[in-house]
Amino acid sequence: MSEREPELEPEPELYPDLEVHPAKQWAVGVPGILHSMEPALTSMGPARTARLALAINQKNGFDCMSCAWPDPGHRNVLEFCENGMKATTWEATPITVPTSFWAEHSLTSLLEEDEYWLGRQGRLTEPVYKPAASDHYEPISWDAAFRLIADRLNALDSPDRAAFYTSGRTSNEAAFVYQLFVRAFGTNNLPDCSNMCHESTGTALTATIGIGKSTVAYDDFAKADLVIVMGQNPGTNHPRMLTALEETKRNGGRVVSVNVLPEAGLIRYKNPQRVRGIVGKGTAIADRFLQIRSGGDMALLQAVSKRVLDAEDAAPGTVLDHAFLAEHTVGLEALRTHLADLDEAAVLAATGLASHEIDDLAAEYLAADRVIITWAMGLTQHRKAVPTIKEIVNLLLLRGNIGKPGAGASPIRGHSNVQGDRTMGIWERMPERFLAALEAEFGFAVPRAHGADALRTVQGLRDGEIDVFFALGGNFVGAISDTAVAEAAMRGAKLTVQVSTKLNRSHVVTGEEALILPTLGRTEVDLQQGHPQFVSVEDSVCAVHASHGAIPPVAPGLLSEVAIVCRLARATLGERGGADLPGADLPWQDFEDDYDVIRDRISRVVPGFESFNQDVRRKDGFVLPNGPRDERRFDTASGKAVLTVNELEHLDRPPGRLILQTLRAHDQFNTTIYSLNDRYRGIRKGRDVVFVNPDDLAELGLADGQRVDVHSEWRGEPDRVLRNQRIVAYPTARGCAAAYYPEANVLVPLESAAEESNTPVSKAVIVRLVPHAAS
Ligand SMILES: Nc1nc2c(c(=O)[nH]1)N[C@H]1C(S)=C(S)[C@@H](COP(=O)(O)OP(=O)(O)OC[C@H]3O[C@@H](n4cnc5c(=O)[nH]c(N)nc54)[C@H](O)[C@@H]3O)O[C@H]1N2
Ligand SMILES: Nc1nc2c(c(=O)[nH]1)N[C@H]1C(S)=C(S)[C@@H](COP(=O)(O)OP(=O)(O)OC[C@H]3O[C@@H](n4cnc5c(=O)[nH]c(N)nc54)[C@H](O)[C@@H]3O)O[C@H]1N2
Ligand code: SF4
Ligand SMILES: [Mo]
Repeated sequence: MSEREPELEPEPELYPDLEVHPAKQWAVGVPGILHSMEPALTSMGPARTARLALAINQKNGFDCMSCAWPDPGHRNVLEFCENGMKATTWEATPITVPTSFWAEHSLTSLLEEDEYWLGRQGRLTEPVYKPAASDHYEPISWDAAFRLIADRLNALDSPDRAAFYTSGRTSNEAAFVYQLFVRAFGTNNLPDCSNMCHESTGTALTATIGIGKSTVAYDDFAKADLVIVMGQNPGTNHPRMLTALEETKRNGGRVVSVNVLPEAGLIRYKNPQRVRGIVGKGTAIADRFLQIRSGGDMALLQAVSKRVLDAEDAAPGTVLDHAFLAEHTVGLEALRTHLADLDEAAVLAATGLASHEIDDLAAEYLAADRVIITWAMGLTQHRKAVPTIKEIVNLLLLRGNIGKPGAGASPIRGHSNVQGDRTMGIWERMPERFLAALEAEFGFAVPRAHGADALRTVQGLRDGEIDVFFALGGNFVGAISDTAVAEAAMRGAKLTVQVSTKLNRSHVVTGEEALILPTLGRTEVDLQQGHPQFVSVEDSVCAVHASHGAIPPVAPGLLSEVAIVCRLARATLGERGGADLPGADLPWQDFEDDYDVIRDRISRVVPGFESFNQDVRRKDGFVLPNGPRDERRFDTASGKAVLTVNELEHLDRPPGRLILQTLRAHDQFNTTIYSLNDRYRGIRKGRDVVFVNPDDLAELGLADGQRVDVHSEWRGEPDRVLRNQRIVAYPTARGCAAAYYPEANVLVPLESAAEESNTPVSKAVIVRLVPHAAS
């Protein structure tokens, strides 16, 4: 940008073979499924591939471990998508990390490798330990590993000096025993991936409708007149959602996409399960596309609600659902007064849309009797995410679009069991109701002080307040914002422990001592005392079902997550809670031996699970009760749904700067990189790209193909820099750039968090692009 940019040394290109092709206009179809089978067939062979393909999302099979999109009531034979198959192959690969690996690779050398390389080393098969002052992990027995962790935990001055992270692949059963152990140990420090994901959703929905979950059932998509998809890229991240949207359309409904980018799947979809999808042109999914500016959604939603209220004023008694509003909501008058003064000029500036585009969306909304609004990270990872989601609720409530068929608020979750983990108590601030029930059932004093969430855990590690970091899955330092700060913080820990299936960055950025505990994946048969066990998960529409392993474990001696937690609990607390917890009833061995015992205890603590062991054995599992969805019951202070007043604030882009979002490529699952391609966006063999609108390039004096350093600016702190990226001219909204997560996490400042939910602001980083000094 300016002549006075500091000179940085040139840096080599990370992916010299990078290719940029035109972006695709449609998603899935035959190339998708073929593409998905290719790596499986080469690494696993046809027999193993077939066994897995026939078990994904089937009764007596395993739940796809990729995203949290629900299964339809009626299941087809091949009930999965391209990305489900990629996730399955990635986990079920027969390639393993050999024992010699640990002597051959120092941590220093592993720090040079990227996530793609680390993941390709294969499945972890034996526990390994890195002693203090050593640069190598070395094999350790399970017993010695548990004793070591227990010693370190029990030596802490306070249980709050440990933090216990969870990623959303963990099953209900493992999550329940894990939080039980952590609370019996004495802390609520239970940060999870949800803190970085749908925390804003939970915060907004709990405040307005009394439950932090979706109010729609799977079948509602087929019944909707209108589905508005906001800040979400289903073609890549929830591929089978396109099948549900196709259903909406076949029944005469309409679909609107509100997004910063024109995402391929929403334009046209070829369903591989229909002949028409294989040979035909496929279905055009989005009838309308509003290309919004980053962070403009709150303004858009307010503007649509205002148009709805204006329509009511023009024809009183005919537009709003008066009966519903009177019986079930509070706050209408305040909202009406507030929106009467809405500044249309501010709305247009915030959204980058024309007035008539907003009029058209309002007209769609008014023409529909049943409306669903879905959303994902494009809404939750902004500073104003919570009020934005509250505005979704406002708009839906005005016409009674909650608690009737074909209508509702539908956050689409990320990890396959992230929602279930929360239901099971993985949260640093579970409500009193849950904690009291836990206390009554297990007979020990459950701590009540709120624990640390994900960002506070990094701050705690950085500030010397947390010494032990334990992770049940995930890749915390890869996933959390501000990579350099997070990694330095993690190195300050005394002990870090990762329970994982495969290597990732969090294994190589360690505390003084470190352990890796390898675990079974969901594809694998889990035998305890000679009996196969199953686990359960909850999807985005609150349906709970069983998941049974389909293939033998990749190596002998792997423990399930449940077994790891139970053995650690026994080593740390002693059987039944030990001397420190007199009267406690914590039968860890029984839990480990038979997961039905865990489910029995869950059924006495968690509402909706009363006959868990019976219900979960039914073909399609069971759907949890949901007050707003089932009976328009709102568990808020007033007992009614709350229309809220939110001050409009729009993100100002300083001159010469862009607002950068960090997002997922098609061939990745969060920090797991399956390949270096992003097929729909035309990117091949590389990830070091930054997408910029051609008009912005012209204005900034930059060009497609040019190499730049991306500088992130935050409150006068020294710039955070992502080096040597290739500019890709791309039809993103004006002023809005995009780059891939997790690499771009170096740019997201740790202190940049959503109000109330404390979620990292991963979708709005103020950046400037500086030409990269050529070498
Ligand atoms: N294959 C695959 N599947 C996945 C994942 C994966 O990594 N790979 N991750 C899983 C997880 S954990 C999650 S949380 C989900 C994530 O699913 P998504 O939320 O779809 O994931 P992102 O790639 O972050 O995409 C964000 C979308 O929001 C848009 N967007 C960004 N900013 C704004 C904005 O201000 N307003 C609007 N209206 N749109 C905006 C972006 O252009 C993009 O389309 O996917 C899950 N499924
Ligand atoms: N900049 C930026 N940052 C983001 C986001 C963003 O959009 N932009 N998105 C955020 C979101 S939505 C999320 S959910 C987080 C994700 O954060 P995490 O959930 O922490 O990260 P993942 O990459 O999903 O974790 C992958 C690792 O999990 C382990 N694993 C896989 N399967 C299993 C299993 O069955 N058991 C166990 N124990 N381990 C397993 C493997 O070792 C693998 O390397 O990242 C967040 N970070
Ligand atoms: S939509 Fe999600 S859960 Fe379903 S098969 Fe695809 S990746 Fe798996
Ligand atoms: Mo997520």
